[in-house]
Amino acid sequence: MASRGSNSALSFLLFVTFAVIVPGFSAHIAEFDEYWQKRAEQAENATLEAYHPNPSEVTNHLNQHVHLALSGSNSSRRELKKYNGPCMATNPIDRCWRCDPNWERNRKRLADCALGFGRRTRGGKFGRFYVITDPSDNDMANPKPGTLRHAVTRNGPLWIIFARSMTIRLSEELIMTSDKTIDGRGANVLITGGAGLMLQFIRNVIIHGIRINNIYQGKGGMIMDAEDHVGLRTKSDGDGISIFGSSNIWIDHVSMSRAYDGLIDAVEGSTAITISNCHFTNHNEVMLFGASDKFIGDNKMQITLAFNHFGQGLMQRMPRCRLGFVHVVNNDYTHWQMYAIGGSGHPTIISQGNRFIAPPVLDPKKNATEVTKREYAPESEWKNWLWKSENDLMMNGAFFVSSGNPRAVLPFHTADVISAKPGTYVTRLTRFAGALGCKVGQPC
Ligand SMILES: *[C@@H]1O[C@H](CO)[C@@H](O)[C@H](O)[C@H]1NC(C)=O
Ligand SMILES: *[C@@H]1O[C@H](CO)[C@@H](O)[C@H](O)[C@H]1NC(C)=O
Ligand SMILES: CC(=O)N[C@H]1CO[C@H](CO)[C@@H](O)[C@@H]1O
Repeated sequence: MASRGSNSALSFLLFVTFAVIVPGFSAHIAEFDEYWQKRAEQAENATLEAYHPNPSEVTNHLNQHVHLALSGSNSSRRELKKYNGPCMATNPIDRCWRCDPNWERNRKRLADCALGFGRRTRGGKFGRFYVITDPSDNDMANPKPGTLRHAVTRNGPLWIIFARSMTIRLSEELIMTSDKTIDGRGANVLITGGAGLMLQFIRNVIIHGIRINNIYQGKGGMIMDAEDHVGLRTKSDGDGISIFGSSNIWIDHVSMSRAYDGLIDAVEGSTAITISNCHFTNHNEVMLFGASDKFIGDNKMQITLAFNHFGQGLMQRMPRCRLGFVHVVNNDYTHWQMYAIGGSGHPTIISQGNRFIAPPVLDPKKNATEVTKREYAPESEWKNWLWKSENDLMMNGAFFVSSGNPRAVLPFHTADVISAKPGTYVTRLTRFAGALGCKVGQPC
């Protein structure tokens, strides 16, 4: 989130009128009409439903799957060469679908593969297929059939696939509706050079197997936001993917770099989110989870980050968290320049089995070996935030500053407590992060 209240007195007035429902700041909806009021209320109800009162049960569930999927060696080096061998699914999410040579005929199998807090996400599983044939994006208020904007604004569930490889430049933010899957498998789909994806007051969305880079702010204007509704929008933030007041979201095998604002932001009471198998490169502020320390709706925010590779050219915020519960498990952090994981407003951060490789200290004044960073709170306050590191692999002097009382807050109980794999397994678990080059008739 960048710009807040950037424009006129009119938008300020509008802001005040819907601040009751959206207390944080502008939602970029210029006319918060009956349609959006209802959509916001439904989304809030969905958030309450999706929120898990005992998050450690969910983290255990994921850990157990990691344990089952892994066998064999560990190596602490990333493979530089492209892998050409037989299909190898190295983590439990991939194992669920990847090595099926008939994946094309069984595309919807993917809908049952999410783990972590977003594990109930089914996307467009119960809908028909919609094939994108036209990469253009010229008519915001009345998009052409066959375009991505037409597909994502249809009412009801849809499984969206692509007829061929294509580059899509979004003229304005792509305002999605609930119960959609965007499935880029089998084509090389690149969203670049324009605005990004907006998931606002919706639920149940899968985004899989695409690349998103070089994203800019949209100017705003009249934009279709549902099959039967066109609304006036203010300027967008310029995030790659913006999750705003939405729940049950799964982002998997997406490659992302360079956006005007964040690569992925999740704000305003968004919850039940899993971000997995993604590859992030070349960006400053990678992920923001929660935009205001005062927005208590974000107490319900529950997000899993698993098997992602935070790679070259990244600076900070992987993620930066507020208030919610973030499970960071078996990710590979090979590059950061300021810090990897940070936050304010007492978020709970459980870091398990990640690998953190600190940047070299070229200048002692720019020593960024600390993985963590706390903001806007003295130690007397943050010492009570639960930030915990378990079995993380620390390299090049990386260190994680823990806080809080782990025993008091994490009620891991009974015999099903299985730890995440140690950080030494991470290169294997994240080896195929990012969009895959799936071919029809062959395992991915
Ligand atoms: C949200 O939940 C409340 C309480 O259960 C209910 O009265 C209301 O109708 C729901 N709103 C929508 C839009 O579903
Ligand atoms: C960087 O900072 C850490 C923590 O203060 C310290 O232990 C480490 O020696 C420093 N590294 C260098 C190269 O100065
Ligand atoms: C099971 C196994 O092979 N563990 C090894 C993983 O890598 C570390 C560091 O290279 C070794 O110390 C472990 O023995």
